Amino acid sequence: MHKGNARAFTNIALIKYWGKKDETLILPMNNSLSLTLDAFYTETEVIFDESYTKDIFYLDNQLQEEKATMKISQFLNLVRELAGTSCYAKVTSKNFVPTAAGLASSASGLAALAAACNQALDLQLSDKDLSRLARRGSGSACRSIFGGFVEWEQGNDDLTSFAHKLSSDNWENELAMLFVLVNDQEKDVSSRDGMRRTVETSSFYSGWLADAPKDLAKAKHAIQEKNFTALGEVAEANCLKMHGTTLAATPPFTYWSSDSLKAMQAVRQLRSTGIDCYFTMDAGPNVKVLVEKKNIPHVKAYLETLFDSAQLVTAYAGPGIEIL
Ligand code: 2P0
Repeated sequence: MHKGNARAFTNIALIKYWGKKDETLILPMNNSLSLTLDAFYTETEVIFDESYTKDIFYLDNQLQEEKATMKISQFLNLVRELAGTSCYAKVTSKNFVPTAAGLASSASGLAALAAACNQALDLQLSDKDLSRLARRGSGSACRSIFGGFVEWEQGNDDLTSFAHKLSSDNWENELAMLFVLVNDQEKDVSSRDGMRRTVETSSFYSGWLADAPKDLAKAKHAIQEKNFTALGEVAEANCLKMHGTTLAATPPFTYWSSDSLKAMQAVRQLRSTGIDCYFTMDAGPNVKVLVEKKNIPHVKAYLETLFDSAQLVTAYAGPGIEIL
């Protein structure tokens, strides 16, 4: 029996990953930049045992059906190949996210699984190689290997596409992200399908690709300079460009709900009163507000006039993977 147990934290991109140039290897079309957060994480135990006759996957104490287990099995196949074993595995995962937040994250999930497998089978992968492995499970998972600000270098093959930590003099510890949870429904269009449809059909996608490297350079510069306004402005603009691409896809779609717009408007309203804060959104309607720690009380108080306090969750910068 070979056992591993690991925790990984979710990450939110400030410069988004949106589109793949290789669907099998999960190579992205552009570099992305994220902040790993402490509030949402996944703990995963994996046991490889010769007595098992198939892979089994429990998520939040529930045995998962074939479709969810298949994604895990495909990832385990890569691990088995690396380790030179044919053992099946039992994977037991627990997501620590606010109940029904619609935030179940493939980033923390696949990063935790990769780290647990590394330990179980004594693969002795470096963080870089662990990031490459996690990437094969879910693109954004490669960023959750590391804490703080992280860049995913798109690379051009399996060896050259991985994430690394950005040096920041711990500036991220002065920042926070306020989550406005506006929806607990399963999303209509998964991020995987959404990005594929956009790459294949959206006439706005070329604009996204032209701007992504410029946005990334601005964000990296802002982090170096500890310039919150510059980082917030480019993150918000980059998010809007990503979401703009979906409107020109065939068929068109959007991840926004009326409450998403309400939260975005609230952020703009706060800025008009001199409070520096910026929003970002991913492949769903929840809005994340980037704010300096010192301004959390003010931003929270205003959002509480518009949303239920149970919809607001504060997250701080989080660490990389942890072996349990
Ligand atoms: C991101 N997203 O950079 C972007 C922004 C969603 C919007 O990474 O197909 O679950 O497994 O590689 O990693 C979500 O996409 O997609 C994501 P796959 P993944 O955070």
